[in-house]
Amino acid sequence: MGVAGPGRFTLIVAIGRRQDGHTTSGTVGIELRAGGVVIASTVLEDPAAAIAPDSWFDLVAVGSVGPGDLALGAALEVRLTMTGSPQAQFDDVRLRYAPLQPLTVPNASFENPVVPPWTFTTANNWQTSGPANSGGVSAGTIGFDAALDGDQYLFLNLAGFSGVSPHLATSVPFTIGAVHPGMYHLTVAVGRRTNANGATDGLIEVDLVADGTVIAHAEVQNPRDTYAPGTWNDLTASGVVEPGSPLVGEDLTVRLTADEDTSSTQAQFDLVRLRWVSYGPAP
Ligand SMILES: [Ca+2]
Repeated sequence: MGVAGPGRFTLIVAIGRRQDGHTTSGTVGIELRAGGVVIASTVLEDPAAAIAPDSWFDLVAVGSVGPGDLALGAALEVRLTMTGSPQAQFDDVRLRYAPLQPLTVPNASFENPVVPPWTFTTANNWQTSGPANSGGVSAGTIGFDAALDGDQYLFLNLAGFSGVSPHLATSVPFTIGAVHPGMYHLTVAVGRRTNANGATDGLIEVDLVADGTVIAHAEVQNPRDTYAPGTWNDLTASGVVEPGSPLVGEDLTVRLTADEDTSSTQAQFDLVRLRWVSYGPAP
């Protein structure tokens, strides 16, 4: 069956009810797994009552695999289960896969505008909440061997370092697009400068927001001590917008937040990746 890629999986199995009464009144279950992780599962109670005699019923389980999930890259496995007696009947196992699709985040790698080292300016397509020049693009060689991607990253200075705490960077409104029903995965690289006072010991948060509501959230506490000096570390936030949600059609916004705990610090971000897969009714 192959391995689990990032995206949505739909497992469909026909469940039978015999005409002669030999179908369990317990439960039947279907499950998709990879790497010991359950990706999708569902159970049908009492098929001897739920299904008409001498017929079949499609049982559907939907789930998804996102960046960083333990299931990613592991071999897919389908399990069919039953409880009770005397027998359960299964047929026509179908597995469908819809891959995650990238959504464009303008200036996602903070490469514009181009700045010489030790020159700072606001990143195109992003807004920051601090005073002038306390947040924006920086040459990748400051505090690192290089940016994670390209030549520049985004920095946010905190209160003890001529900035504010919390300090926010948000995508400019109406630059990413509207919310569609589905599962969203937002991945951002969080930096940890080589010098200890260049990395915050406070909180870093990554959010996907629409109309003031958080769709997906991830955070790391104390990157100064959590991450190795001079490294970039992916943080992924995942969330689902259900069909019919009032958020559908609202403006998608990426929000990066840095806070300070005890001392003069800065936060760094690079390579914002936003991916989406439809999570509506099973096809
Ligand atoms: Ca970059």
